[in-house]
Amino acid sequence: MAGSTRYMRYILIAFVALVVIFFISASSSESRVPGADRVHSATEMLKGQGNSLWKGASSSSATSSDAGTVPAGKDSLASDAKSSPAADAVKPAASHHSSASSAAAPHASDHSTTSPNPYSGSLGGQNSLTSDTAPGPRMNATFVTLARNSDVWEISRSIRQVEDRFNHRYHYDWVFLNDADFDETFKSVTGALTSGRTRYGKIDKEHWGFPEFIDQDKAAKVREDMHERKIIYGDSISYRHMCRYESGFFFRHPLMMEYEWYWRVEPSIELFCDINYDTFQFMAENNKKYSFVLSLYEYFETIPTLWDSVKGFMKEHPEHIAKDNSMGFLSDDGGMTYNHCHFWSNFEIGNLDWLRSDAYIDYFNHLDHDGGFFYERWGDAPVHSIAAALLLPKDQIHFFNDIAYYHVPFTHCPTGEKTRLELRCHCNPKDNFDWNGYSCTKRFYELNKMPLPEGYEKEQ
Ligand SMILES: Nc1nc2c(ncn2[C@@H]2O[C@H](COP(=O)(O)OP(=O)(O)OP(=O)(O)O)[C@@H](O)[C@H]2O)c(=O)[nH]1
Ligand SMILES: [Mg+2]
Repeated sequence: MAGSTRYMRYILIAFVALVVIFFISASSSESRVPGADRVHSATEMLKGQGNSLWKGASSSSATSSDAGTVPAGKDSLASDAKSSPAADAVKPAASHHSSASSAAAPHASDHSTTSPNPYSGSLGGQNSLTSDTAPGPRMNATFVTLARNSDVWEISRSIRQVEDRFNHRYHYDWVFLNDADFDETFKSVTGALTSGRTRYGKIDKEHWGFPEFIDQDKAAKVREDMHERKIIYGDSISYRHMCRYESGFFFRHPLMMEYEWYWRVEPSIELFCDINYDTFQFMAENNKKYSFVLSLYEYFETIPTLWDSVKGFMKEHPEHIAKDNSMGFLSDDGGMTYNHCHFWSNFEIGNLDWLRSDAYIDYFNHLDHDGGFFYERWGDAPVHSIAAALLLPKDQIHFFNDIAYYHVPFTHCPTGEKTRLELRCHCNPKDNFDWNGYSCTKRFYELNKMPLPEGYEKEQ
């Protein structure tokens, strides 16, 4: 009996072993067990299979150097632009645009091996970007963005929106400026997203650093103090260089010298409505030099002596102050004190010749020598705004109600449902900042005797 019990036990062990082997082999072969992948969470799948997944993908999608190739249509876009009077002054396209159209074909066929999503730039010689190009000449204008290499994905979001809502019909150039060299990823990603030429400029050290008249110890103490008082960017040196550069130098960069008009775009902005006309042409035809979409009160701690400096400038250069200026936007007591209202300069469409005028340069130099970019933390927004309000007649400043815009944390969503529907806007009117008590836009309307837009009361 003992022998047959042992025999039975061996059979049982062998059976259990067979069952275990069967299950192990079944679970390791997903092809034999449909849906086996469902036992993994997405995260597990990425961890476990990530390497092979991403390796496979890279052979069929753009690597950074692939993406740097020129969509075929870009060359034709550049020549489109050349036919406009505006572009006569513009040099040939930046190198990475002009060199790589030959790489477009393999690129397109790579796409077709996975799914029928054609490469926008080269399908049968038809560039989808050019299909709805607006007729007529172009202005001598460019987008301009100051950015670091690390901003590439945030600026990509902005570019995509600007292209979708406006520039896919106009193909204006885009100038990128940086205090360091732009890397290949930045150039290839931004180049692939834009429908016009992209150009990449490095900022001169003289324009991005402490001028010799600044007392470094004094500036360092200010940063320490602002850090303790928790003032945003209060301890940052680079933020100060950025504000000074945007205030006094971007429009003098050699690349920018070729243009008359600019549209400033920052990372992570949004545009919510279609823009179906040439905004640069609008500015020119209506004799506008500066424009805004959002206005608000500046944080006092960053500019305690800015107005003293402005008053010093007005005394020194009364000849630069426009007769019909917008002092009423800046001051509630005829210029004695500053009420801190300013146009939010992360969005601007403006005239570069105005910024390069003696009036603006004298203004900037005066402020710069008073040292507040480093001894305080003067922002380019109040600096530009005060200049526009004092140096320009008030009818040369334009409020673009129709350009719906977001930069963290504020939104401009056009007032009036009709406008929003006609322009296919996707902003929530409840987010509109214009009629909020912290906005200065109502003041701008009143100063310019503009009727408030219909329905504004309901959107307060
Ligand atoms: N090259 C370069 N660009 C910078 C630097 N600091 C800021 N910028 C750019 O300057 C612009 C303004 O900087 P932001 O950091 O957006 O400043 P901000 O709008 O006041 O602050 P946020 O609310 O953080 O957006 C952006 O286009 C930035 O990409 C820098 O050190 N180097
Ligand atoms: Mg910003």
